[in-house]
Amino acid sequence: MSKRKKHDSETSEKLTGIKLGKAQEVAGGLKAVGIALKHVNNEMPIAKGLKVLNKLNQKKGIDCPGCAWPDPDDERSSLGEYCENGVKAIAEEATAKALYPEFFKQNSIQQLAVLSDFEIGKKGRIAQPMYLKEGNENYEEISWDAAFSLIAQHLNNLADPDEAIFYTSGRTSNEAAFLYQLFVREFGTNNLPDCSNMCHESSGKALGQTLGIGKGSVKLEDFEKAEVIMVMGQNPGTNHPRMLNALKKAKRNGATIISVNPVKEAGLVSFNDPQELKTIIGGKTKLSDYYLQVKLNGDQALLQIINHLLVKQDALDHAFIQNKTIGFEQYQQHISHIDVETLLPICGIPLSEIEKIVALLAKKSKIIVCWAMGLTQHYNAVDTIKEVVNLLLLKGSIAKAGAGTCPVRGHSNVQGDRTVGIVERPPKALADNIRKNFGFEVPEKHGYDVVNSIKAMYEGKAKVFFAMGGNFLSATPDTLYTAKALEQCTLTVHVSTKLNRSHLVHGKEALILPCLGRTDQDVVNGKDQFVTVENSMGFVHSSQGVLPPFSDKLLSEPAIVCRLAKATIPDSKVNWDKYLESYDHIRDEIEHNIKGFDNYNKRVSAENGFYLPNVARSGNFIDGKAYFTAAHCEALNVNDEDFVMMTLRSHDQFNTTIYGLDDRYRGIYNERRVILMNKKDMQRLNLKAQDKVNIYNDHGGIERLAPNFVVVPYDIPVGCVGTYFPEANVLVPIDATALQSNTPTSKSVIVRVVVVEESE
Ligand SMILES: Nc1nc2c(c(=O)[nH]1)N[C@H]1C(S)=C(S)[C@@H](COP(=O)(O)OP(=O)(O)OC[C@H]3O[C@@H](n4cnc5c(=O)[nH]c(N)nc54)[C@H](O)[C@@H]3O)O[C@H]1N2
Ligand SMILES: Nc1nc2c(c(=O)[nH]1)N[C@H]1C(S)=C(S)[C@@H](COP(=O)(O)OP(=O)(O)OC[C@H]3O[C@@H](n4cnc5c(=O)[nH]c(N)nc54)[C@H](O)[C@@H]3O)O[C@H]1N2
Ligand code: SF4
Ligand SMILES: [Mo]
Repeated sequence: MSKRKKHDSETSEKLTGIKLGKAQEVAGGLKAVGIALKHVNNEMPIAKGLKVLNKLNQKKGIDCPGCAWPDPDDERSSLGEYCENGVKAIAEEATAKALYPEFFKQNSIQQLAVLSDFEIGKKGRIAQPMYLKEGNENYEEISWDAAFSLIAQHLNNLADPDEAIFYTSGRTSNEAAFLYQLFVREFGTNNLPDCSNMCHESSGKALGQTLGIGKGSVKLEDFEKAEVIMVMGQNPGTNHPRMLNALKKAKRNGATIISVNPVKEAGLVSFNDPQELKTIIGGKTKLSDYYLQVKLNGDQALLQIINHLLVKQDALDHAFIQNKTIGFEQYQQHISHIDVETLLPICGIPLSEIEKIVALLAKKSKIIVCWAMGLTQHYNAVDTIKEVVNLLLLKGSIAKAGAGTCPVRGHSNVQGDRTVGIVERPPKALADNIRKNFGFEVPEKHGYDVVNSIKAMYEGKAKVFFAMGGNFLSATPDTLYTAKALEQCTLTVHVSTKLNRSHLVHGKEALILPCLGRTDQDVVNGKDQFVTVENSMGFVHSSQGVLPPFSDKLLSEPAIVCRLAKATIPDSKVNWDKYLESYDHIRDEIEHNIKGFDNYNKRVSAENGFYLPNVARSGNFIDGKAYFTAAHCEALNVNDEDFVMMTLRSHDQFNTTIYGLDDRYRGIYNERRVILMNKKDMQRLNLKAQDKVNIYNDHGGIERLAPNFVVVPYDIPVGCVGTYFPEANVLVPIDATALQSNTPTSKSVIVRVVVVEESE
């Protein structure tokens, strides 16, 4: 068996001193407020923090750079329309700490690489463009002009435009993203991987094929009208905290909430709204009426059993099925004949429990299903999500008030980036419009997604890597493989706000281009600019920063794209100077090239914003019909001694940005290198709480090692374990991906757990 060789950065694998408390059942409360303000206080003067918070998620204000959960359409709370983690996101971005050239002179790449992600992130905002010369150990300052000509030179020296890769993370605005894909396509490639490839790609695939649109169908107001809300594979208390307000309202209106999750997540059990007076006296709302602690990757089996029983009981909306769907007969045949007995151990939920859920669903038709990474990051993710669609179609629970699909998006503008063209398979309508409006051909060949980009760099087929935001090295699977892939490049470039590990594992030459963040004021020609974003429910609205930029050497993302395009394509068909004058001009182009943005400038400048058209919401689907799909469900192939591991988020992080070392709701403090394990499994392996273990994955005959993890006894199904992302990404195999979506299977990594002897 070959081994993935360790990278230098692995000295960042030190332990920080775990303290264990009790896992909590209630999310929110006044403690959340106190902790949030402490984060602000640690990073900046409190007056500066309040200036941002007063505008956060208010109409015409700053869109929270955290998750993509929507703001209410009507009135916004004057107490603050944000959550603890929104405040942490602001504190992280608007920090008063900044990195000037002296910092990079004093700290070599080697010295920075031994720090943990937490320590690297806390260093501060990057204040000027930085360049790493081939063979050098330290980044040094470079002018913007020199940086753009260097990139242009590298790009134009490539034998083929397909040797360049242009990644996008999901914080980039509609304006920057539209210009970016326009530049990349005029340059001649569709190599536009994005964080979505690792995130909701499986949802996009499943929903696109069955309902005609790869986005969710519900609006926030539907939560108030729903009779049943299922929350599957999602931890809203940490990752979409204001969703708990929506669940609370739903509950008070009589909805029943069913959570499907291997672990009991605090927010799903109960919520204590920090904005309600009764919080002060300790009032909480119980949220989940049913909590199914499914085995990892057991959702497809669970949904199939539910749908089997609904069909058997004929608890179906026949009129809807008849008028609005295709494929029911075949599906009915298939689902009637599944073998419930083989599926039960896959999901791990007793039949009696499932029957209670079916009895409830049988009587209801206003059903919303919400989901996130617990469904999308598995081998069979697309089929699982299609089974969610089957359930909703059987019940006629779509395109009606109080019912529908709710894939809860992660990054604050990941959905908008896709809408305006960040996708490696160019939509035909966009290619046609670009030809018509700009006079160049979009290449037909599909580009690389994230996993294929990494492979292409590893194999030397791609040589220049450019990232618009994100932390590619830490976010992607198989960290050591990806590190090697990036190191093979002739040039790696990152447009970033803050320092991260991707700046330290680099190509022969490397650049860091510092940009304005959401909170920063963006003034062009003396006029304040705003950008626009799309939330998880397809609503487009503005976001305008308020803080004067801390350095005069930052550029906005749209300006970076325009200047890069001008340097790279001297005879460009696009008038980039026009967009540098006013972002209104960029929105005009989006309106002319992407469907649904009519009167964009006018509508987004009006008080609020607008919803994009949505065929799943209107019931138009695919030429008027939605599709049932039948799929076979199989158990994962796992040896008795091995475990299925999920890599998940703690309460103190935003993806690879680590806010702190605590995971308060899970009762884990001051340590991130933890493995959550059932007590029975601990007994089997003769492990005690806080023992140290090494975790291995052997996929494809390659040994991958994540050393030095601390065992935490946890209420998790037998045979399943949990670790945090990105510490455990080293174990996620590059070629273990979901069928159809090619999303890394970060929630079902097969691992071996080996105790570390004290003498080691
Ligand atoms: N504070 C904060 N907010 C965030 C983020 C962040 O890192 N921090 N990240 C943002 C991004 S990009 C995203 S995509 C979202 C992610 O939001 P989530 O998807 O909520 O994030 P994860 O931590 O990956 O949690 C997955 C949840 O699914 C459960 N789970 C894992 N495997 C399975 C399974 O097989 N079946 C079921 N039913 N459940 C399973 C886990 O126990 C966990 O509760 O959050 C966004 N918001
Ligand atoms: N094992 C495992 N791996 C996963 C996941 C998992 O659950 N498990 N989740 C996956 C998911 S859902 C996602 S979305 C990806 C996330 O992957 P990415 O989006 O690539 O990662 P982030 O950690 O969100 O990126 C953080 C960096 O973005 C930069 N940044 C922040 N704000 C801005 C800005 O306004 N502009 C610019 N230009 N840069 C900015 C900062 O420098 C910061 O260091 O990770 C994926 N990886
Ligand atoms: S729920 Fe998400 S978008 Fe809303 S304030 Fe919290 S982190 Fe920000
Ligand atoms: Mo995500």
